[in-house]
Amino acid sequence: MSQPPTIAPSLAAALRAARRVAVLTGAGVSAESGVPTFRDAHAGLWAKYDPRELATPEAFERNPKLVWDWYAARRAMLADVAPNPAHFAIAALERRVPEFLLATQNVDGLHQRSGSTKLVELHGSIARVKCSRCAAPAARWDAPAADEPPRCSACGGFLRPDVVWFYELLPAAAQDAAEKAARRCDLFLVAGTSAEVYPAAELPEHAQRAGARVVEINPQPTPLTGRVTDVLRGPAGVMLPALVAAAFPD
Ligand code: BV8
Ligand code: ZN
Repeated sequence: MSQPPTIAPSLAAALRAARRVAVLTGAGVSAESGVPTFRDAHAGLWAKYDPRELATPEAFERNPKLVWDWYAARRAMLADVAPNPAHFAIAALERRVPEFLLATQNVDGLHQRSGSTKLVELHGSIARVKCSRCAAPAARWDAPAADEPPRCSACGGFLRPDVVWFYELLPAAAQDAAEKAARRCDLFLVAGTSAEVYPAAELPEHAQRAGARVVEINPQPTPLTGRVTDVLRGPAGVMLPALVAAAFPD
């Protein structure tokens, strides 16, 4: 078993002393659970599609069945994966810090499955479905026809995943809570994100401008790297448990 990474004592002390912590996560925290990130071409038949092209209202307009099936495939894949130590470390931190908020870009629900409760889903959830016309949530839906997604029982419109597509507004309550937490925190963790999708990528900047210590956890550099206080260069499933253990050895 390779040595657990060393965490700078000043960083461990800062996390232990923090009264308010905010966290932003991206697809990278689910990578060790076997969930492909956005930039890792989706496995198999979906490899030929750029996720950013499929996750748009235009794509759904153009080919609703293709987009429906893409999300159905992702939903099915999620049934076979489980949260990893990165998710559990964030859930444990929530229980250790007086004021805490997790803002996730992930639609996979793995944070909730690992015990996180103080969180907002900035980009919605793949587990929820709603009508693309009247926005009515659909608790259950029939199997899709060969050439179209299931239809809304209220208005007959096509059903769609309750996620935020590119060029769609984020849920206002989630965005407001995330921005408020970023501006109020003493310490901001940004884990497993390429920090290229807005407005989520602005959150670490809000925290920085408010004087918080900003820590990036990512095996690769990102556009944020040069502007954060601390970099934990490694997989979140290793670095986050080490960070939380260093701050809260008891
Ligand atoms: C909007 C849900 C108003 C669906 C998603 C300002 C400047 C430029 C562009 C814009 C701007 N403001 C708005 C835009 C447009 C756009 C945008 O940001 N475009 C980008 C591409 C430039 N933003 C929007 O459209 C937003 N809406 O602004 O509305 C508006 C309206 C009209 C016109 C203009 C504005 C909505 C954005 C939300 C879109 N929906 N997801 C779904 O999931 O299917 S975004 C989706 O992609 C994810 O949710 C996530 O946000 C993003 C992927 O990023 P990451 O999660 O970071 O994943 P990625 O694969 O990129 O990177 C993985 C990282 O993990 C890497 O760094 C890797 O090194 C690391 N990693 C890998 N393994 C590990 C690891 N890290 C740790 N441990 C490991 N083991
Ligand atoms: Zn409807």
